[in-house]
Amino acid sequence: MMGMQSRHNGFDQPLASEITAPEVVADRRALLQQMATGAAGVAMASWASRHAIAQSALATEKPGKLATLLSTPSAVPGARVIEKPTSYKDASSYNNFYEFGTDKADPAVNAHTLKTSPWAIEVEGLVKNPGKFALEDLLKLSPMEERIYRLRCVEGWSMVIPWVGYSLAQLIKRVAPLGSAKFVEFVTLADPKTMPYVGSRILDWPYTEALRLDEAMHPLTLLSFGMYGEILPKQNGAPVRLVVPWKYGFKSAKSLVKIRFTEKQPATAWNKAAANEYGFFSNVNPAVDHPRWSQATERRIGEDGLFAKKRKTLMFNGYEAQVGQLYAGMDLQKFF
Ligand SMILES: Nc1nc2c(c(=O)[nH]1)N[C@H]1C(S)=C(S)[C@@H](COP(=O)(O)O)O[C@H]1N2
Ligand SMILES: [Mo]
Repeated sequence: MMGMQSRHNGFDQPLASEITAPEVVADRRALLQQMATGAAGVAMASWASRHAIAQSALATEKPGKLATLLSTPSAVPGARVIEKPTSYKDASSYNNFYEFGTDKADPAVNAHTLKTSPWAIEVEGLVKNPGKFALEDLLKLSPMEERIYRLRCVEGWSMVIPWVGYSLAQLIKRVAPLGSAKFVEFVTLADPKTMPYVGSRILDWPYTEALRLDEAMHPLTLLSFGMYGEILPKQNGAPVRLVVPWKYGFKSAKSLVKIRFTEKQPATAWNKAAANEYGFFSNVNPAVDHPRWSQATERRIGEDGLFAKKRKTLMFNGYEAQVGQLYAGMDLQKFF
């Protein structure tokens, strides 16, 4: 299914390999490979410098280079969208990260207390190779790509963000799930010392999310370390988060610390909080309304002038050609 090149709705771009001469692509790959060893050093230096930047009350300055060195346009079909990216300032100051407050402006003001180094992701459950992956090793696990994805929040707004990372499938292949593994659970940091709202009763902490194994293995599912050619700002889920572009934003868990492979469908934070409002799948679907509001349209952040038109929300957020097959035969009204 992923082999085909889609021109769905005119939103997809030709593959990087189609528009770039093969020898240039090969060159770029070699360059990335060479940099992989040095990359961790650069990354860690940037990490240290971020602490200084985070002192400013509103940390919307770019935290530091990393991705610029590592990123190359994505070769994954559908990973680039032809739409003007949201401004960096909007993408880093209008956030949902409830560990740092429920107001959109809270994370940019409060997330400077998040300590992103040292960091590791623990992989456990039904896999042949469980273990703890240090961030430095995760950065080198696979070449980074730049992917311009829409992110559509269940609340009715959207952004277009150039993320940097690689397919989660790369990590999943490394840990080798057992035949019994059917789901992947994502656990995020819950540190009451550095996250002021952990301990509040808004959600059952830690914030967790989950995907079916085939969804997690889909090449569009991104393990992201950066955006706009920079390492992730804390308010966007540093140092490593998930981005699942065809699902509502809350499936894209921030500041990941654990990935667990299970046989049974895991509980998820928003589903536990309000099961009738937030289903397990949470695929973007203009035909299935949230019980309290329509999901047919969205407001693009940065276009909120008095006369700004709402945009039509697209099935699977515009990624239907790539992911529709995952849900063939399913009743999406029931499995929302
Ligand atoms: N750990 C954690 N991850 C999270 C959230 C959160 O509150 N905590 N909010 C989610 C929601 S509702 C959205 S819309 C996206 C927002 O990502 P962004 O701030 O990078 O745009 O993050 C998701 N990931
Ligand atoms: Mo959201």
